Formats: sequence, C-alpha cells, structure tokens
Amino acid sequence: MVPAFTLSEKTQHYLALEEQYGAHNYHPLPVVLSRGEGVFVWDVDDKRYYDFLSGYSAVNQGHCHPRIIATLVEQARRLTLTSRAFHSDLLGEYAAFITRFFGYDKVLPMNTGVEAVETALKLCRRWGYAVKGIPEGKAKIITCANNFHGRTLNVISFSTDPSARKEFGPYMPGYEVIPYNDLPALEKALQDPHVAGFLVEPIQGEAGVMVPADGYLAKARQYCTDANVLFMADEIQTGLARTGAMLCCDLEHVRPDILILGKALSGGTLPVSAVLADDEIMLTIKPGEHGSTYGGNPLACKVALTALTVLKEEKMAENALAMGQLLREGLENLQSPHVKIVRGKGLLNAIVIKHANPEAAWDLCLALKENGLLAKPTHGDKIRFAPPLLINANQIRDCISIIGKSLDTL
Ligand code: IF1
Repeated sequence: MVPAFTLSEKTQHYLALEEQYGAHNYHPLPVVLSRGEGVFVWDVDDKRYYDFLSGYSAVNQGHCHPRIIATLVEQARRLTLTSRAFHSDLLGEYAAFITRFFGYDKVLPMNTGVEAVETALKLCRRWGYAVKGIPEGKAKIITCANNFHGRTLNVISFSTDPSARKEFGPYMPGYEVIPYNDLPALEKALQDPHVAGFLVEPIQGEAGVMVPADGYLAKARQYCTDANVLFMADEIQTGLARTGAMLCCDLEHVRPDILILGKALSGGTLPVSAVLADDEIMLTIKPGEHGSTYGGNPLACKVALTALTVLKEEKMAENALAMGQLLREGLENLQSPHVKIVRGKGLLNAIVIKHANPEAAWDLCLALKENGLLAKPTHGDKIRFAPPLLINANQIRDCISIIGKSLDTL
C-alpha cells in the first residue's frame, strides 16, 4: 500500500475552492501547481516535480519556454485580436510559414484541438460532395474504436468510450467505427462509395499509447488513395516532435490529405490549432462558410511561429527519439513485477500495470508524486509517460530511479 500522506494546508485550501466552485468534470491528482520551467513544475509549497504529462503533450517545448514567452509578451503588447473581419500583419506570414513547414497548400487556423477536428470533418464532407460527387447528406467518415478526438457532441458521436459518450445523445449520423490497427476492416469499409474520409490517430494516446503495427499507417494511406477517400491524421497529441519525428506520420513516410494539429502548436501558452490541406480540399469551403472569433488571431500566429521554430532549431524530435529509447530501456531494465508492458514512440510512452489492486495505477501515481514525478493513469491500468521534449539523459535516468522506487511501494 502507498504510505498515507497528508496534504499541506495550502494544497487543501486550493482543492477546497475548486471543489466548492468548480464543475466536477475532472478527477486530478491531489497536487496544486503554481510554477513551471522546462521539464519541471513546482507546487504551492515549492516542491519540485518532473512533469511526465506535459499538459497532454501541449508543453512539448518545456514549460514557459523563454523564446515562446518572450514572443507572447511582446505581441500581447502590440495586437492580440483583429477578428477575421480585417486582415492582420501576422496571419499571412504565419500561413506561409506553417504551410511550407509541413508541405501543404493552405492552412485553416482554429483554437482548440477539437475545433480543428470538427473543421477537418466539415472539410472532408464538403470535399465528398463537391469533388468526389457523393450524394448530398450521404457522406460517411470511418473512424477507429477507442479513439479520442475531443469532446464536442459531433466528435463523441463516434467515440466508443462510454464515459465520453453516454447520456449525451442524440448523436450525429454519418460515422462508421472500425477496429484500430485492422487493415482488412478498413479495406472492407472503404468499399462503400459514400465514404469521404478516414480519421485516425497515428498512435492512440488516450487509449493508452496504442502503437499500431509497423506499416499500418502506410497501408491505410494507400487503401484510402485507391478508394479516393481522404486520409485524415489527428496529430494533435502525436505531432510536433512528440514521437521522435516532426509528425508521427513521418515515421512511415505517410502524407495525410488533411493534417490536424493543436496542443504544442503554441508551446502550452494558449489554444492554437490548425488544419492543413491542399487547394482541392481547402478551397471547397467558401468565404463565410466556416470560422471562429479567435481563429488565426495575431497573438496565436506569432506564438505558433516561435513554437514551431523552437521545435526545429532545438532539434526536439531528435532528442525525443533518443530520450524515448533511453526511457523505455530503463523502464524495461527495472524488471518490475508490476509492469506488464512498456510501449511508445519517441517521448509518447506508457506502462501497463499488472497488480491485483485495481487502484494500483492511481496508487503508483500518488507514490510518484511523493517522489517528485507527476503522471496520471489513463483507462485504469495504463500510465502515460510523456515529459517535455527537452529532457536530457541525466534527467531520464533520475526519473527511471524515481519510477523504480515508486513501483516498489506497490
Ligand atoms: C480532456 C484525453 C489526451 C487529443 C487528440 C483531439 C483532442 C485531444 C488526439 C482534442 C485532446 C486532451 C483533452 C483532455 C485530456 C487530453 C487527452 F485524455 F482527453 F484523451 F491527451 F489523451 N485529438 N486531448 O488527445 O483537443 O479540444 O482538448 O484541445 O478532454 O480531458 P482539445
């Protein structure tokens, strides 16, 4: 059993405020953070932790990256929002930069990840009608079981997770769910001429860092090409150097028809997301047919420019590749009887806990917290280990010893 621990007065004070006045739509670990820098965060009692969640991969560049913060502060003093009723001196510059960065004709800027997913789904349906010639209202989009693409009513319509979906009906039609990492199932589903797109996470993060078989993405891409169906990659969590390449799709040399980005696109400073596609797809949406108050605001454009530049100039994908291998080797070498599987790519990793106690993963996260490392279970027995991408080898070794020590308390 994890040794009982007491929460400080300060911590209890903040927890009580949230409990009283905040919606109860989360169950966070009992820790109250007040400062972040690089791979570290500090709680209200000034205790330091390694952040092994990175804001669910929104803080790939590290907490409060100095170059990103400097850009944020400087632009915040100049111009933050024009709305799209007028042009700004940053949207064009940002659009040129990000489309060249990823190799697409155009970008549609949004804010949260799920807004970018919704935008991709609208583009896909519109392309299905305007270009593929699917009868109006008949477009179908294929998605994968155990997906996580956000929490809007449309997106949870194709969720298979009861906790994300139940009692929010009625649901949006036009989606078919197939098993993840199952090429025969995809091949069969693509035979329907009304299919406009296939939406997939290159690695399923929330499902517990489910890495598909080698070649799955490349084959799925080929099947979609052959069936004249859009391959849409949700790289909101796997993208932006997290998995050891700028995009997880890069690891298999796959080019999505629609690329969806979010989270670390702003380095964890404010919600910035983006949809990238070529003209045949992007220009099916005409002026006034889609948008958002904050989409493409000058502050977001400037911050995203720096966030992307930092990833490349500081070689964070290369570091994620090397540090990820070091982390997985170290976790396997612990040979803990409580770790069933270690899996992941780059610095998107997870362990699967094996223990009689169904609360073991949660208890382990409490022990990790006591020992100075923050992580959180996903779907019961899996714990995601995803530190900021600038972590170094000594810090990885330090974290492996913290994880080993914490596992011994189970
Ligand atoms: C929560 C999960 C992770 C995402 C992918 C779209 C979105 C997400 C692949 C939507 C967002 C966040 C949402 C947050 C916790 C976190 C999460 F546990 F929910 F599933 F990372 F795995 N596509 N994921 O991972 O982006 O609208 O949130 O900006 O809702 O609890 P968003």
